[in-house]
Amino acid sequence: ITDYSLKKGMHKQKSQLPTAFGKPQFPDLCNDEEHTILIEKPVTSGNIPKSYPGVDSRRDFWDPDHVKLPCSENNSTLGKQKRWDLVKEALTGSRIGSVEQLEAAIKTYNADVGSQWKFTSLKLFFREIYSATENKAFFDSLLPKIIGLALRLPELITNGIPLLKRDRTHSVSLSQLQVACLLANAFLCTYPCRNEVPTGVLTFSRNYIAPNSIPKWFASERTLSGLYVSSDGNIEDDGYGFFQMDFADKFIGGLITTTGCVQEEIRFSICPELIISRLFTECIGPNEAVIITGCERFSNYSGYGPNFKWTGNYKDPTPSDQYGRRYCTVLGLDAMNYRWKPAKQYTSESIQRELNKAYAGFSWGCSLANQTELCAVATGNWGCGIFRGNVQLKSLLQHMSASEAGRDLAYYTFNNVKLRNSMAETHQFLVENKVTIGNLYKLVLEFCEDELFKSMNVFEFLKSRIVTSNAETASGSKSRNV
Ligand code: AR6
Repeated sequence: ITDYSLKKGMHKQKSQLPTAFGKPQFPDLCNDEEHTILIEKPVTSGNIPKSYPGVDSRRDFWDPDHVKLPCSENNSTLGKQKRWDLVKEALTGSRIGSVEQLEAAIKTYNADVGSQWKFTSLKLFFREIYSATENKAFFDSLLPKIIGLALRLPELITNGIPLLKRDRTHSVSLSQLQVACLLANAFLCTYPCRNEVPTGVLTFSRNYIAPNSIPKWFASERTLSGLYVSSDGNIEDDGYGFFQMDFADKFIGGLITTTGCVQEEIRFSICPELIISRLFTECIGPNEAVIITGCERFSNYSGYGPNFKWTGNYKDPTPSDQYGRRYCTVLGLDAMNYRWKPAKQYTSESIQRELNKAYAGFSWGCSLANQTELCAVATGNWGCGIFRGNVQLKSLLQHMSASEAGRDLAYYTFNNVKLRNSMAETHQFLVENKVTIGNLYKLVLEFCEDELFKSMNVFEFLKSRIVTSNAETASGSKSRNV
């Protein structure tokens, strides 16, 4: 058995959890002061969305609130030469047939910084990983397509891309083609060479929870929502139709463009459109989350960390909404990093911080709750790998936040059978005892303040504390109320 089924309690089969499919996704594609839409509406299914505004009304922004695009009129060299002209000339002037020529071309329009760039990994890739045939195919066929796509920038991005700045909720919606073009311009793109052109739309959002909207955890009367927990499977393969957690860094994407290869970097590798969030997302604050709706998965993989390996193309079957956004919502939430000080996670500040952080993601789209059942969150050992959090405590905090936001949890323990069993048992126990989120919060603080984490885990504590308290209540003796 890989998933844990219990007859009683709120433990659920995966098929019982609500998905997002067919329901309104948040935010709606309406231009308002919290949403910038770079495509024309209405979007008709199967057609590539047109850029908005039309190319003749193109808007050029060069200010601290927008992405500075390479094709801007304001982007010029010290000698007042337009950089975009240099880019076009360097990339199309003569054929680029080797990595050295590609390097030279890139350096012509990056004269000021280019001398520091070594392109070590790229060179290694062409010399040692790509065969001679693959090298030839890249320079003959793929690179010209990447260049062609990149040079369509002024025609495809006709409005300013707002920066998703700190302490502000804002969303930006782009077509898949626009995202691909931006990636091509960043020279990060290894966009699969496919005949069909992606026609979808993505929305990148930043959600800020103002201090007065943060839940009063100690007063919450809610009880735990439904739980599905499995030691088998993972977020991206098995979280189909749910909100899917990205175990993020405060700089979204973490080490994706350098050396990282854990949950976030792997997710960004197989869904490379996510990478473009780095272009316009400032460092994520404590009460904030980054939410990306509509991304496509392009790759399969095996392994993890140093054993991670690309294993082929992935044909993404996820259906789309009326705007062409896939029903795939990725929640970028950065846990606290306890790598250097694990005991710090047992302070009331840390408990609150993690609850609020998770809530900033899980509450996204809660305003749809009246119209529709909110989809579950697919998650796992958030903050418990590189960031060294405690799995029992962190899974409980995630579930408390999800419950407060009105969402069930689909939890993948990443092969940890013991955790799966203890989560399912604790959940059932807490539900049977009708423990509210407010009470759980107070008990977790007690666990931390009394330093009980030194001798037991939070699940063991909750069980013994509640059993004792029940016994005391039954015998009429005085107790600290639960
Ligand atoms: N599905 C479910 N669970 C998973 C998956 C998956 N696909 N992949 C890993 N796990 P980690 P963190 C489990 O270390 O501690 C990055 O560089 C597995 O048990 O990626 O929050 C970011 O950019 C793993 O040990 O997350 C941040 O800088 C655990 O989830 C930093 O790491 C945690 O995965 C975040 O570290």
